[in-house]
Amino acid sequence: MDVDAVNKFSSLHAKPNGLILQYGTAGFRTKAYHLDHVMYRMGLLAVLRSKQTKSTIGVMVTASHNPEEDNGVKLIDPLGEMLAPSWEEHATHLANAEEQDIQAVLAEISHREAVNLQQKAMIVIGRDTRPSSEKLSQSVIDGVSVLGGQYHDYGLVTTPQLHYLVCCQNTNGQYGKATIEGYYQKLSKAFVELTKQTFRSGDEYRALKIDCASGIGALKLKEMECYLPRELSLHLFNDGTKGKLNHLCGADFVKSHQKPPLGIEVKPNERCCSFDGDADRIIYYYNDADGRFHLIDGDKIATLISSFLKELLSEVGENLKIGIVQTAYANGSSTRYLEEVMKVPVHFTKTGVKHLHHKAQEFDIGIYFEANGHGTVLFSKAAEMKIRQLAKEETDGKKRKAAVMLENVIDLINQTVGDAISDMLLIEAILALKGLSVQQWDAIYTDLPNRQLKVKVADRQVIDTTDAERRAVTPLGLQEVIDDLVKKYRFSRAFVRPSGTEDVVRVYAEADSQGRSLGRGQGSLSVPHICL
Ligand code: G16
Repeated sequence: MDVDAVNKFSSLHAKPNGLILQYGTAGFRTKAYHLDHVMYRMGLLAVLRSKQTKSTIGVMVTASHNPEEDNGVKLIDPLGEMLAPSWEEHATHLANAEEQDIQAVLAEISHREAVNLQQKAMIVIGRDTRPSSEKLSQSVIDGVSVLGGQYHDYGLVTTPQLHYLVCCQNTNGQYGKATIEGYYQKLSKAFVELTKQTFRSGDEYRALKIDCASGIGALKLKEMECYLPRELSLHLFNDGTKGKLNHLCGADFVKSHQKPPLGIEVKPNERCCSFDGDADRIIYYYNDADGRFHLIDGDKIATLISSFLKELLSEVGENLKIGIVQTAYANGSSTRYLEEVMKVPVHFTKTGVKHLHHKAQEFDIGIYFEANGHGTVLFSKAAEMKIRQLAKEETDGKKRKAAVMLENVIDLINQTVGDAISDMLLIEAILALKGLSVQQWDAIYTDLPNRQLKVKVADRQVIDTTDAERRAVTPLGLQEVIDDLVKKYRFSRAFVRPSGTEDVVRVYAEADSQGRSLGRGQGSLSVPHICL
């Protein structure tokens, strides 16, 4: 380690006095002007992680669904998954160290994690379209370079594309070609194969309106369009040519406000979807003939994909174990439908794809989606091998056809993380193959009316939760107040939890009618009278 160089660069990326940040639900997130030192230090940390794992590590500069003024950074582990929890602790420690202690913290992490400092390091970097992202990714590069790491800056990419690229690098191309073209080719080939029975030239166009949240998704969809069949007609809105990132648009806005985004005209019964700022989430919706808005969230996406996969598996005749993973935000109707009608086991984890992903790895086929539209499908190595073998060798034509379809699903879905582009293509393929309209998809079950609020408090960390964040442990008395309110309403449920990406507390409530989920009538579910 070149001590002088580390000292010099650390002072060029000084930490604001007294600022304490934590590696949260999806990395560090706060106002962009507070993040220069964090980016530099995550460049340093990525080098240590790369040396320790002898693999390429990813650093993505993005604050995803947060407002444009925010920014953030997440580190991507060797197989494209989120950073290991023990390294999240190192990240927090390093980000908050005083300048004069940086060397010591780096030495301590190296010692604890048995990092061989002689090992080479390779870091791949990506960024979203925020005005602050380019400069901040330069700070990451400073951190990487000062520790002698090599890097490849992919520039503007979606978060899931960087996850894909990391996985490709570390599997020597087995997962796919480690280029953006490789990503387009892999996904589009699988999509074309999967839908070739359905999309025939001369077919009616399948139109989809996409709100790109004024973010990176638009750029990448434009690049990808030439790889996709022309029968799939994508109409992009909020494409970043004007408008602020995530402002009154994007998946998070649509989900939490339960209304269409600005900048897109939703005509009756038209199928529409919204990406978020870094294109790792997707939400569908439509307006019915009476102008009523219908939201099709991550829970309904999980249901559509699960029933499709379950059907294919029964055709293939393989007894592969499917598991579904949800969080506290999952609508009660979705959980009931999955468990009672589809008879698939549902498991709950804390919010954050890193938790869901981990749980989903326990199954042959693990399907995880947060209600906010963030999710994917994981196939175990054994399940994948079995399916690929059947697709090649099965003699029964019907079974082989189902296995080939499953194989194409494996290639179409980005198994490293939730990916709006890949999820959108899988959903479009399933709807086309099943001949389902957006209304028929929506009608699978009826959501319990629900509301989500953000509440600003002095210190959100005073709230501690348990039971996959469904119950508050502190402050004392809070859970009792919630319980008292909830028991007055049918099918009702409510919880509070501190956000890991914004400085707010999130409040969620659902009940058998909209008035009740809002807590009208007897008492209020919105903000219990507890001092936070
Ligand atoms: C991130 C995480 C998601 C999480 C969301 C909100 O999404 O990746 O898993 O649901 O933040 O988290 P919280 O409620 O803790 O603020 P994104 O799309 O912003 O990266």
